[in-house]
Amino acid sequence: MLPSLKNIILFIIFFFQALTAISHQNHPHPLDSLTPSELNQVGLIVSAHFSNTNRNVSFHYVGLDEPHKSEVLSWRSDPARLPRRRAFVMARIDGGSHEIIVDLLRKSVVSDRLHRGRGYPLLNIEEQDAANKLPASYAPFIASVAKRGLKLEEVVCTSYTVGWFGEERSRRMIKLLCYYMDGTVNIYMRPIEGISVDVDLDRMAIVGYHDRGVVPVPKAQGTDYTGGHSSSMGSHALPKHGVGFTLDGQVLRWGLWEMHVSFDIRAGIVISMASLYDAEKDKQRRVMYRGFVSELFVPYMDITEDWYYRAFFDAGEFGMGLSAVPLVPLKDCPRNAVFVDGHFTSGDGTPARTPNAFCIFERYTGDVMWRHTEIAIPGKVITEVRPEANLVVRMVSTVGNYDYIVDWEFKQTGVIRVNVGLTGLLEVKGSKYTHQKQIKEEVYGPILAEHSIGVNHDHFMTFHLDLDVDGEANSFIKTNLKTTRGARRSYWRAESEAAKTESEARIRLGSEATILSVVNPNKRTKVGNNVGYKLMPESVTGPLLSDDDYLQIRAAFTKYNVWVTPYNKSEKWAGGLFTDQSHGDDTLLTWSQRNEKIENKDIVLWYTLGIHHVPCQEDFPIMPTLTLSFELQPTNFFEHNPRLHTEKNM
Ligand SMILES: *[C@@H]1O[C@H](CO)[C@@H](O)[C@H](O)[C@H]1NC(C)=O
Ligand SMILES: *[C@@H]1O[C@H](CO)[C@@H](O)[C@H](O)[C@H]1NC(C)=O
Ligand SMILES: [Cu+2]
Repeated sequence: MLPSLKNIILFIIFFFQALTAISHQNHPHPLDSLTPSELNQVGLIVSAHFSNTNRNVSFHYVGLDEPHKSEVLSWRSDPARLPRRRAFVMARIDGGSHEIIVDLLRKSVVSDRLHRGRGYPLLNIEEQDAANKLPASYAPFIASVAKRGLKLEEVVCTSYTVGWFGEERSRRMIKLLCYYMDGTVNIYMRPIEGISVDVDLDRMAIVGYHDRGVVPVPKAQGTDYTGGHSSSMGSHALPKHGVGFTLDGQVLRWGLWEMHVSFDIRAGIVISMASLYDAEKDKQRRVMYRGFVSELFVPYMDITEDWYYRAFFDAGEFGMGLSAVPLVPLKDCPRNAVFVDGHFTSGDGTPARTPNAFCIFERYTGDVMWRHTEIAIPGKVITEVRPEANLVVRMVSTVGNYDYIVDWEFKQTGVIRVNVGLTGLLEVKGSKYTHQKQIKEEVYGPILAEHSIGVNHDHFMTFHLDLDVDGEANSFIKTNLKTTRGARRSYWRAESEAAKTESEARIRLGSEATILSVVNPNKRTKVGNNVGYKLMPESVTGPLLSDDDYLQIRAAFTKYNVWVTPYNKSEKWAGGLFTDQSHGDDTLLTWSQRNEKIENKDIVLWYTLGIHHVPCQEDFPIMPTLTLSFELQPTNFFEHNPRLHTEKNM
């Protein structure tokens, strides 16, 4: 790109960012992400509190300790009642995991609890970096590299969580996997197989090492995906449309929609208090109190010694927000996008920043919002068409090899659509085979190139969807479509029932014609229907592992596609608060087993989408984006089409 062109583009971006008033100080919102100065304060307060232990505090999670929903709602009606501002911290101190609450007004630690249960907090970036460097100065590893005839300076290692397979272990362990560059940047296509490196994270030392023998490293040839940029983008004049929305602090307003958007290192994008303006009632009506990615489970299907443990809980172990990467203007997001930074705490307690962590833009889909051509009326043809324009909030989390593009998309018709794009690099296994015909044994996935096996695996993404349709008291309705005999021989009828307890709301999708919705049983439309929102799942994938598989015990939240639980401030993470090396004793399944009443209550809907991924050659050396989606659609929420009177040119 020519420097002058680049400057013009930067200017355009700056221009549109400036257009959007970002006035955090003026209108604090109780759900605002912690600011860099608040993060800094939290680091100092916690470090000072534990200074007598004479040990370093290592920070693994710092985020807003959100006020109780009731406090947020009373602030909404009376903005003078801003709830207390607190931070929630997960830290490692003296070999223990602490849950700490910091009061930012009183500038003190108000509670500190040593976690005595299973599992560990998220890994931080600094400890992964430190661990990844260990093999380069570890004599047995240097010997293994030499034995393979590889150059040590071309080797890079990455950190992998070890999970739990029934063993008793009392240390925070990870495994390192090493890859070979030498002619490519696509390290994931060049694994150095046969070596396993166990690291004790608290001692930051290699405590276990095996070299099971030499396996050919796949070739560099054909693996590079860099270069070949298209230069056509960016050369056009100013965008035709403005940004089309306003961002007041973290409150986003667009069309009928108003919502709060925040950044969390574990969840990534958090959408709160999404509401719609109802012109007929002349008021904002509540739809969703909170929506975010609760967990992303990716188990691999190779059960051999060097691979069996590979199963990742990307939110709970690596952090969807911590893994967020800066978005590239004009490529990751269109030219009318506004970018927002993400702020978080580094391992040592100091604030850090991911620039352009998410972008917000109006998407002109080229599709039709609604239309009709009337030709039955003699002498005239009536055509009414309204084009679709949506609002998108996007983040990309690059968790090691995979890139996940998460879009929260809002439509003018009141629909919330979530798109999850999977792209990036497969995790391939080095192998002696160069052709499919040679393979006579189980290799756990297809051959993609010479010496490269694309190992079979799943992706399951679980969403926390706290719908509050016109208020907190909601019910979960299952509408079964039943084939019925009648005068014409058959027809189908819709039979609705409210789930009374949590067990009645565990649903495996795919086998029956069922419509799932959350309604407010206390609010009706003029003609008498309960106002509601329905879940339109596009993916109905469920786990294929057995219930007694250790992976499945830890990921029990994938057992059903849909669950409903009563709202509980502490129950946010489907795989448990401490997910790394968890034993599955704090999951959505264990909460649901309390089997509480959920009818006409403040409830949370959980939905898991996913795919079973059998890799193919097109996924090599980099995978074209594959998108999974679902929608939440208003159902008798409005009296009629909410965009009936939209101007023709909008
Ligand atoms: C604490 O951190 C400092 C600076 O990073 C380091 O020099 C020191 O060894 C650490 N102390 C402990 C007990 O880990
Ligand atoms: C809320 O969730 C926590 C964590 O699962 C649990 O210990 C607590 O009992 C729950 N509270 C209620 C009222 O169910
Ligand atoms: Cu995949």
